[in-house]
Amino acid sequence: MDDERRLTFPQAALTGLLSLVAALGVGHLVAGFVGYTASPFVAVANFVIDHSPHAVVAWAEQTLETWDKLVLKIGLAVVLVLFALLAGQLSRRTPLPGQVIVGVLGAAGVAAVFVRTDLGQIALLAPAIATVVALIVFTRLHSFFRPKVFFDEREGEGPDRRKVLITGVSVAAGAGVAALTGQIVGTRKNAEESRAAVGRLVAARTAPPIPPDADFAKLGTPPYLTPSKDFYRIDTALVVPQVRTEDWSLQIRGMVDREVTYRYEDLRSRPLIERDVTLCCVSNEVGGPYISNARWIGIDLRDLLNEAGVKPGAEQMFATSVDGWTCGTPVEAALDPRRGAMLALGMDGEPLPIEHGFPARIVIPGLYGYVSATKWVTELEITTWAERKAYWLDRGWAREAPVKTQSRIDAPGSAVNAGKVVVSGTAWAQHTGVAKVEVRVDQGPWKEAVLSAETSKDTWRMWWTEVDVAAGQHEIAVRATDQSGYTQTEEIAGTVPDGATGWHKVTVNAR
Ligand SMILES: Nc1nc2c(c(=O)[nH]1)N[C@H]1C(S)=C(S)[C@@H](COP(=O)(O)O)O[C@H]1N2
Ligand SMILES: [Mo]
Repeated sequence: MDDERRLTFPQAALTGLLSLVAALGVGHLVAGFVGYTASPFVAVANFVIDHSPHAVVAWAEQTLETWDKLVLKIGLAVVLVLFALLAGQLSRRTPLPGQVIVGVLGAAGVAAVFVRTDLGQIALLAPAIATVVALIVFTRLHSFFRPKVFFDEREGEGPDRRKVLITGVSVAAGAGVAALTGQIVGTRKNAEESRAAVGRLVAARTAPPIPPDADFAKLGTPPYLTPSKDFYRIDTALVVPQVRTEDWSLQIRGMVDREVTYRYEDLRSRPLIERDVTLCCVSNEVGGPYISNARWIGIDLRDLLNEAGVKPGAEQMFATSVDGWTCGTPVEAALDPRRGAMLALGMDGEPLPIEHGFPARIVIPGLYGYVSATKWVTELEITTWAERKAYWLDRGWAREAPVKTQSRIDAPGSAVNAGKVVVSGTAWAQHTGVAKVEVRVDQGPWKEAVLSAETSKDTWRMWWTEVDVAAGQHEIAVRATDQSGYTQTEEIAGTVPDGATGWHKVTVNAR
């Protein structure tokens, strides 16, 4: 009876897996031509990132470091393989259940590309063609494996091993070649060459030299300027946008007297300014690592906004990155001459590292990165709060988010020798300035720490002091007071919606 003709377990598995491989390979190939992030695999992974809480993105970036995106890709691959196996197993008799699963997965890929704002409609071709290919491969392999009815001794058997091997290897190899071609075509525009061609950036007006006592690195604090390779990185980009200077431009539009578009060369040949600014992420927990300091080089953002002429009534500077990420900043902060918002082209004399926003990003002292620091920025729309909602606002974070006054203990570690112990760390109150840092052991009196030289109110300051600890377990706490007179309170607040509060405390064991 026909109904008894079924695929074996391995045949069903192979049908599912080969269809998946073919779809991903062809999808990647088409994406190479219509937009790299349209590759179904990349698009779905990006969709997962875009729907993860900011704290999870931040946690993954720091905990898994550069592995975070690899872990996500492996996780997604495992899920897809399970779906492929399921599609095969459910279709051992008729191909319909598998075809439905392929169709649903394909629709998910199409949806993931559809919601991307950095891709045009043509990009939908990548997941659409991938889906069609998967359906064809699935259906054809299914009938290829399904035992034919022969009225001889081979009745009810599927194709022989040699044929299976040839078919399997051809499909897999074809998919591999397709994917590789897509990869080469899609990433041939490497921004690294363009970055190298820019060369060193030199400011017309240089920032004051850094005094030797700007940090206490020898006592365990971070260096005043964070080397760019150690600079914390937070973003939602699965594939770091590769933007070459010749392909880049920045447009200022919306509630302005005249729309203006700047090309890289126009900006680069202006007199550049230099400012030390400490960047901090709203997802930084008390004592956390998502804070770094750099000497940024670029253009006063205010100059550019004034050239466009911001109209009265404008509230929000809505910035868009080439990858579609968006960010809203109060127009007031962007225009305030005392705040010093920048369009940064470089850090520490070099063009921006690609993962930190090459060719250009926004840097605004005193505001958390998600409301200020757009990397790979390509458009500034001057608008109102009601008109546009930035990426993280839709996800529960506050509209306005000034950096909160904070302090962190960096040394000592958990084991110390009883007696005099050096305690050191960092404190920040960007745009307000740190006035005082105090440390205490257990419930003892607060002791004022020595502060590093103040180079700018917009950067962190290091501190150190010496405390006495008896043998046993103790808790050391730190609190900062800023130049507005505000002292950090012990009250703990989580990072959502606008930044964590509370004293950083470390437990030490003295022997
Ligand atoms: N294009 C883009 N820019 C972005 C982000 C992003 O996800 N995409 N993340 C922002 C956040 S949340 C922070 S904290 C800073 C981090 O900048 P960094 O990675 O250079 O340290 O970049 C901001 N700019
Ligand atoms: Mo952030």
